[in-house]
Amino acid sequence: MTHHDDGKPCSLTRFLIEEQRAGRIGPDLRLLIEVVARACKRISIAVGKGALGGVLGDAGTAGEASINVQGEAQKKLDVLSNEILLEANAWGGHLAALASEEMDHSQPIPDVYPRGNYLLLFDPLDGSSNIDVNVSVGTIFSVLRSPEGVAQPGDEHFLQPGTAQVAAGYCVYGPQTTLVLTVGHGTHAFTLDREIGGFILTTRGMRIPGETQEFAVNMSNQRFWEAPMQAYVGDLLKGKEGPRGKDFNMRWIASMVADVHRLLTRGGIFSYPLDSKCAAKGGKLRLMYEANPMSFLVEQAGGAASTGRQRMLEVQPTGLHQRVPVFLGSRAEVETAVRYHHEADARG
Ligand code: P6P
Repeated sequence: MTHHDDGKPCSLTRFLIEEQRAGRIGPDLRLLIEVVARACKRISIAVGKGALGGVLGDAGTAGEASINVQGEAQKKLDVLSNEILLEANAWGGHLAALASEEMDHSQPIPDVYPRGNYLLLFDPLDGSSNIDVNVSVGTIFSVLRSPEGVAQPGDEHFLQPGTAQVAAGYCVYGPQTTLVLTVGHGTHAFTLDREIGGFILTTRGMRIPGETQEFAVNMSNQRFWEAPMQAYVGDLLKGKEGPRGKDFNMRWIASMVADVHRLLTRGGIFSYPLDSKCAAKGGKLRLMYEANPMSFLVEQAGGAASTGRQRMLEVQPTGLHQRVPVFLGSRAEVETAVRYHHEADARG
């Protein structure tokens, strides 16, 4: 438990008030984060009910799956989580528009409500293929400023590089429900106290160890990877007899939120590289509401994040649902993986 100097537990509300008092966030951004956190509590309750809540399985009518813009079958909880976030953010006056993995296009805040100066992007329930088998899933969100003088922002106004984010976070629905947040001054973890229904600061200033012996990748794609990825992972697997001189462990939960939470907690490298199956789409994971928020959190915790060839946060987006290859986690290990790509490219 992280206590303030007065020895009392620090709630998310108090943390945000103190960030505002320190001039690091304004009142509207504080409200935005509180609203998203409250929506995550509702999602956590729905996820936790599982079969008892009638929310498992695929969305859509009998025999007719509901397919989202990603071409993926939506789970009932994908749709419900999206609706919870839309409803929670509609009326507060802190947002100009929002965008979701589950929606083809961004949505301006309805005219009946006041509009604010922020854009919110989210993956309402990432890892949803794990829901029906009771494995951790999560919500990922990213906050950008709405461009000056734009009354009704459209998709094109969201296409800002990751360095433009003013806040980012995720909420992992696992044995604990934990919100991990950055507003550009460190990465901090808040655990949901279900008895009071509030998030309590449990780690101020998460730090990712620079070195690691743990990697996260879906090995079943190995034969489809580019040569530098084959070489990089091949050397990891050679262990201490190989060029890396140490043995590595592997984890793959197939929920980015859970895999990233692990590496934020104990170090590691997470990768979803290009492979010949997804190369035409640019990769598997989405830039705007998966890679960018996670990269912001990881960098603020002392880690690194790259496409394998470019710092993730400097990628200039070209599409709301753009996909990218992802390497993020322990700084020295990410730099090593990037070096394999640079050296392969240099050889041509
Ligand atoms: P695969 C979940 O669908 C997701 O978007 C990420 O959360 C996760 O890291 C990845 O895809 C898993 O992909 O191909 O291993 O199922």
